[in-house]
Amino acid sequence: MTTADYVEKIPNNVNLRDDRRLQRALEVWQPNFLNWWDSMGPTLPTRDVYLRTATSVDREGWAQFGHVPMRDYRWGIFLAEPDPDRRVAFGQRQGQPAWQQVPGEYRSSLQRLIVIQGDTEPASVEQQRNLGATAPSLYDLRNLFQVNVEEGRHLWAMVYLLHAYFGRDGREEAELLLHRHSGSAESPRILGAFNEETPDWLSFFMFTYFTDRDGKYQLGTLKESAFDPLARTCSFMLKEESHHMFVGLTGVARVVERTAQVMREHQTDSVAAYGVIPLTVIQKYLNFHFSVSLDLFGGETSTNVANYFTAGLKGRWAEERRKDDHQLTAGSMLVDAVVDGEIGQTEVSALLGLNTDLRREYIADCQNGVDRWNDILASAGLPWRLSLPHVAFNRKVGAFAEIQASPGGVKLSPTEWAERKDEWLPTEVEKAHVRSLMRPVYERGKIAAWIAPPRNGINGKPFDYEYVHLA
Ligand code: BYC
Ligand code: FE
Ligand code: FE
Repeated sequence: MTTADYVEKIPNNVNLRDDRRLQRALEVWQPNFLNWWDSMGPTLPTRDVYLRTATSVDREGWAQFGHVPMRDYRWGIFLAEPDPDRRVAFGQRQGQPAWQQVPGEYRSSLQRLIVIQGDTEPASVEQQRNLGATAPSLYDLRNLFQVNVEEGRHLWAMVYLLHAYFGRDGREEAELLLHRHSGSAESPRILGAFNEETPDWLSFFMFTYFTDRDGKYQLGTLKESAFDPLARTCSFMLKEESHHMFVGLTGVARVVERTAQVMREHQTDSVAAYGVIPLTVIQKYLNFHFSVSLDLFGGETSTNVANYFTAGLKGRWAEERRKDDHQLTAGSMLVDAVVDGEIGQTEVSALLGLNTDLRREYIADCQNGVDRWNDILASAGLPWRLSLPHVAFNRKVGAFAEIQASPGGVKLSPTEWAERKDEWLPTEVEKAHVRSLMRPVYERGKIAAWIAPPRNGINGKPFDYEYVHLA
């Protein structure tokens, strides 16, 4: 077990001290990162926050809780323990030893995957930077900041790989990761969803439920990578990621619970006047965040993904548990497509359909949360149910980017879409209403009126614990 080297400026379990050049390069990048955090990170001034910090990857070390000033959070480099006998699990190099270095022929593809992954992490921090000003409770505020510092650490994870394995190009890309900004006109973030706004807490919960979950699935495929340092870093990132999705799952659940209470109390669906978020609006937010997150999977068919798989760069979800040849040179599959102008399916080679394969795993997982939310409605005795929209709804990437469809999967003409889209996506008026509910509650043990309190606190602490000390 390598323990974190806390005496050094950059906590790590990669023996950074033995590689002076790399250490110096990262020490040059570090102040740039802190400048970015100061100028693009959380805007609410705080003294300290009750945070989980990783000091090593073992059972005791990966989740150390304590109050820390956020700027002094120990952003570090932690890779899951190496398996010296690890072998490539799929593709044309299946069975060969995993790579400890980047093969020249895959250098640009791997760099690109790492840059895309790395770009999303700081992007989400930028999107969420103003939410502290309207936190519904100290508990929620703490969770927001936990997610933010960990996304910062995920950026560190990708920057480490760029610096350690991709030479000068890698160092330049690492700088660009701090240079692009979410929503910027001149240098936006790479993927669409990361240039959208996260202006209110319902958006934040939907984002951590649906968009962080894309992170889970993409990291799951990179965890299978033949490039072992990438596999090991993603493996550890996934461990931190589950809390982000927990924040989303329980956040939406608590909004639904509160709305359901008020609906029962007043025997009406029109609850906006009572200071909570109507179910119709929750459904519209869900429609938006789910469809935008589907875009993150790329096209339904993709030669990029076929090449990544064949080369061993990016595997499938749960690759090792799948019972096939892990080559996919022969198989075929049905993918969603526009066929003769209609929404349908078409058969393609299994390799070309890998983005669809991953997206299906993702959608099934998304449905679990929707079921949990619906259980809350059912227990409240309400007939309403939330649902995931059809894959063709509101898409900007892939087969359905050129057409319009309803959440039920009915193809629409551009005029019908323009006339009806306000039934399915949040309108300016609805967004303004949600924003109007966002007033900060910073008193210990208190909570905003539009959301139910959580069942449990963090790390065994009660809900009314002082999770954050404001400045
Ligand atoms: N926006 O061949 P295709 C996370 C481009 S989230 C803009 O179908 P491919 C997190 C594409 O690059 C996880 N452009 O794409 C969550 C390609 O360009 P070229 C992030 C897009 O490569 C919350 C062209 O369109 N990690 O960690 O099969 C908080 C054709 O597309 C988009 C990763 O994504 C888009 N949405 O799949 C914090 C993993 N989609 O080649 C963090 C790394 C596609 O024609 N990335 N394009 O120039 C990948 O594995 C793949 O690049 C993608 C796309 C899955 C993104
Ligand atoms: Fe992340
Ligand atoms: Fe995350």
